[in-house]
Amino acid sequence: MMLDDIKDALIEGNKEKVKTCVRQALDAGLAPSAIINDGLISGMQVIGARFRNEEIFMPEVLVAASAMQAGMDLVKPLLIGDVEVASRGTVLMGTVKGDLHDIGKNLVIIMLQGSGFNVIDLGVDASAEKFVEAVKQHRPQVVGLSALLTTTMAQMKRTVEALKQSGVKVMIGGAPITRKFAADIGADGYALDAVTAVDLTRELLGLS
Ligand code: B12
Repeated sequence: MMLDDIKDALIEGNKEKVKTCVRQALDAGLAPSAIINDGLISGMQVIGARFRNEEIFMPEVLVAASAMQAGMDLVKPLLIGDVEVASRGTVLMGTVKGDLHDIGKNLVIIMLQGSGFNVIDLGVDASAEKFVEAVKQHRPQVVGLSALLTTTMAQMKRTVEALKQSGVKVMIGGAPITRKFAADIGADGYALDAVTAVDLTRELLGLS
């Protein structure tokens, strides 16, 4: 099956094969969201599990991440559509200070853009001060913070506190994050993945 081919190519870290398989799946009319969720993301989950079990190491993870990005680059334009016309609000997204993981954040961004939100990307390693400045400048309705390291979760707390006065809604996510942690640090919401992040954004904005 085509989605399994994408997944396997990603696990192999074969960038060219990922691109070929993604193109084939698109030509066959498969939904971009299925290609992302059941092809690229499920492949990355296998990589994550193998890394945890020490079956593979950082270099292999990086190769897979780069193959994933190449696949995403092909699917992304198709998800986005006419963002300008559809814009439902602005979301500011970033990975917190000290943390360089951005694959998950980028997926959330793509899904938000695909759902008609305007997104400003602060990138990785973004300090609380940087978030506060960007909120002043861009006036988003929602801010999304991403963290993949247990050691950078404390930065989320700092950032949520720094943003308190601005009145903006803050949602958080990333592998180590839980609903309880979000409640404990006073964030307005938590979502497990990029798909539910879009639902959460709608909810925070009082849409649908
Ligand atoms: C890829 C990866 C890397 C890549 C990152 C490449 C990149 N450009 O992002 C590289 C090789 C650079 C890397 C580096 C490191 N990593 Co790393 N990495 C991973 C790995 C294997 C996968 C992460 C990933 O991309 N997952 C796929 C995405 C799609 O999932 P996700 O990020 O969880 O995002 C989803 C949700 O969480 C959610 N989400 C994410 N953000 C947000 C935000 C909001 C607002 C919302 C609502 C939702 C949301 O939606 C996303 C899509 O569904 C994980 C293992 C794992 N299983 O998580 C380790 C892992 C996160 N890394 C780890 C470590 C230790 C490191 C290093 C410290 C290693 C080292 N010794 O150098 C460095 C740290 C560098 C730094 N300062 O950040 C540990 C963290 C341990 C811990 N408990 O803190 C993990 C868990 C691996 C492990 N088991 O040891 N890493």
